[in-house]
Amino acid sequence: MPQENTLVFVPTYNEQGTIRTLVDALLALPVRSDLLFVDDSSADGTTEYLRSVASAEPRVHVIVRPGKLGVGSAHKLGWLYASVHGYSRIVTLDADLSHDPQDVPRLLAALDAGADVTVGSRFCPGGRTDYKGWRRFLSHTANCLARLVLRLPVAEHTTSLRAVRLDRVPPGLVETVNANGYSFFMTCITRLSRRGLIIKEVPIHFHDRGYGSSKMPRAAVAQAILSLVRLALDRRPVEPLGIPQGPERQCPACGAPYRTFVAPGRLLCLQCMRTGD
Ligand SMILES: Nc1nc2c(ncn2[C@@H]2O[C@H](COP(=O)(O)OP(=O)(O)O)[C@@H](O)[C@H]2O)c(=O)[nH]1
Ligand SMILES: [Mg+2]
Repeated sequence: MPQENTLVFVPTYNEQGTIRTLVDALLALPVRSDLLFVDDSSADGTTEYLRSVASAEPRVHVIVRPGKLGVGSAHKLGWLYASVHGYSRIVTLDADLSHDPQDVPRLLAALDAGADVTVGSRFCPGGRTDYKGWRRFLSHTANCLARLVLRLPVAEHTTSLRAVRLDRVPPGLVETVNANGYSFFMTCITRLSRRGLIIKEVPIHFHDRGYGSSKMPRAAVAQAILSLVRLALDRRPVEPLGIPQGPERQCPACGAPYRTFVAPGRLLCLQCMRTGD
C-alpha cells in the first residue's frame, strides 16, 4: 500500500478547556498525521495556544478567521486545505473531546480495509451517546428522520467524526455544500453516498462535552429541517465544480489562497467568507 498522508482537521471556537489535551492526544497517536485547526478568533486563549503550538511543531497548522463564520464553512476550508496541499486522507472531529481521539486509528483502519468513508457512529450496533434530555431527543429525532427520508447506508448523519479517502471524492463536491452551519454534516454525507462511495460505520462512545458550552445556534434546528427537505426533494446528482486553480483561488480581499466555487464562475473565500467573481 502506498504511504498515506493524513490530515486531521478540527474546527475550534472557544475551546481552551480541552484544546491542550486534544492536541497532545492527536500528536501522540500511532498513526502519523498533520493537524489543521480552523479557529474563528476565539476570545478565550484558544487562538494564542494554537498559534504557539503551530510555531513549535511543524505537524500543526492553524488558520485563524476574522470571526465566528460557522462550523460548516470551517469544515469546507479543512477539505479545501487537504486537497490543495495534496493529502490523501482527511479525518475530522470536534475539539470538545466528545469525540475520542483514540477512535481516529479505528476509523483509518476501516479505510485501509476498503471503505472510502468511515463514520464514527452513535447509532449503529455498539455505538453509545452520553447526551441526556433535549440534546438526546434532538440527535435521536434528527437521525431517525434522516434515516427515514434519505435512506443512506448509515444510522449516523449529524456528527463530524469521519475519515475519508480524498482520491475517491471529486474535487469541489464537498467544498460547494450550500450550508455553513451544522447542516453541513448531513448534506456532506448525503453527497458522498449519492456519489457511490463505500461508507462504513464504526461504533463510538460519544461523550457530552465536559468543558465550555455548545456553540450550536438555535437556528441550526430549523436549518437542518430545511436541508433535509431539500435533500429529500432534490435527488439530482450534484455536478462537482472542481477547485479553482492558481491565482483564481487567491482572495482579492484577504489574500488567502482558499477560494472555492459556489456556482459556475462564482467564488467564495472560505477564510474571510467574501464572495466575488
Ligand atoms: N471554527 C469554528 N468552529 C466552530 C464554530 N462553531 C462550533 N465550532 C467548533 O465545532 C465543534 C462542534 O461544536 P460544538 O459546540 O461542540 O457543537 P455540539 O457538539 O453540536 O454542541 C467544536 O470543535 C467547536 O469548537 C464556528 O463558528 N467556527
Ligand atoms: Mg460538541
